[in-house]
Amino acid sequence: MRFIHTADLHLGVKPDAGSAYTKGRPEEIWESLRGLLARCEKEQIDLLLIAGDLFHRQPLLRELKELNSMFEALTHTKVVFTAGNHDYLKPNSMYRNFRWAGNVTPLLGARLMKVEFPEFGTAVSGFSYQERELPGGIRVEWKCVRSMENEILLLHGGDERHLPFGRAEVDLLGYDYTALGHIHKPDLEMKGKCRYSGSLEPTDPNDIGKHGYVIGTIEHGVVETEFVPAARREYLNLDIRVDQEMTGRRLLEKLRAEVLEHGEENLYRFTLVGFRDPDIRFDTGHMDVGGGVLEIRDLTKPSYDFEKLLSANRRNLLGRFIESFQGEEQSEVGQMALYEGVQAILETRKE
Ligand SMILES: [Mn+2]
Repeated sequence: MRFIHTADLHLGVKPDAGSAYTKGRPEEIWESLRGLLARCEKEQIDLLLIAGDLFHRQPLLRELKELNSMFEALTHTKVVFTAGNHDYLKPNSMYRNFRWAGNVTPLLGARLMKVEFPEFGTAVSGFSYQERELPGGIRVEWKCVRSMENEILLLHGGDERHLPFGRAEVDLLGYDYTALGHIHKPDLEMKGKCRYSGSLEPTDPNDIGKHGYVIGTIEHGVVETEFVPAARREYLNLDIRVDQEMTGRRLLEKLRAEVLEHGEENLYRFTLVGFRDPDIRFDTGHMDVGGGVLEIRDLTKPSYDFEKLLSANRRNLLGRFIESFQGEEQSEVGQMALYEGVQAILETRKE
């Protein structure tokens, strides 16, 4: 039996809303899902498992119709999904009365439900969030009651307010594989008998690193899975080291080169670190790097020659200020105070 495990698609999310660059993101996430379904169809994958948060918020009826029509087009794959903390079953949720195609089984109850696929020798269990949060931990009533050769559980959560659990506890439930959802960062290695697929696409600038889905096989209760990178874009946080030779023009060239190297489709947060020429200021607000640059943070320090400044200013405020920092190992805050202070004093002099 071959399956694909995904979670946290967050359809309908508008990451970095307002930025012209990411206007197409909501549609891109649907595109990514289409790509996943195309693979299911092409390779005649038996089961598609979606472990919660298909939608970022309550799904609209037209979205469910669209989604259902996409699932329905699969000629072989059976789809099983649960609702997570984002698309939880509100009393008026469109999930409640929706009629799904024959190959789609939503497990929308608050209590554990199970669907059996005798043709694949596999059963899938799961439940859905009825509220935004789910306190408490793993419950005994979720223990595996074996009825098929392969037993799979869909489980959404794993942080403090959404079903806090440890992986060992999940393994103890006795399933052959638990498809985890909620944590957007994928497990690149399988840990125990459970795995987070991570979100199909990064949906927030904090979702850094690779994203995609998990593909696996399960035979006689023995599972093998592998992570497949599939996201169209990646958020990258990069530190850029500058030195005294760095000017605004060179910095712009460097940032452009970084974007070319790591991919123009990706979204960047740059942090400038190191010591710059004290006379140079980087006008990061007006750098047209191209591509998706979300932020350029300037943490560089002017490379003052404190010895020289001190000997030339022994008798004035600047000298006394530098002196007060000497003699002991400086903390990071102390260092900052020294640089900022020297800069401030030097600047008032220029006026
Ligand atoms: Mn979630």
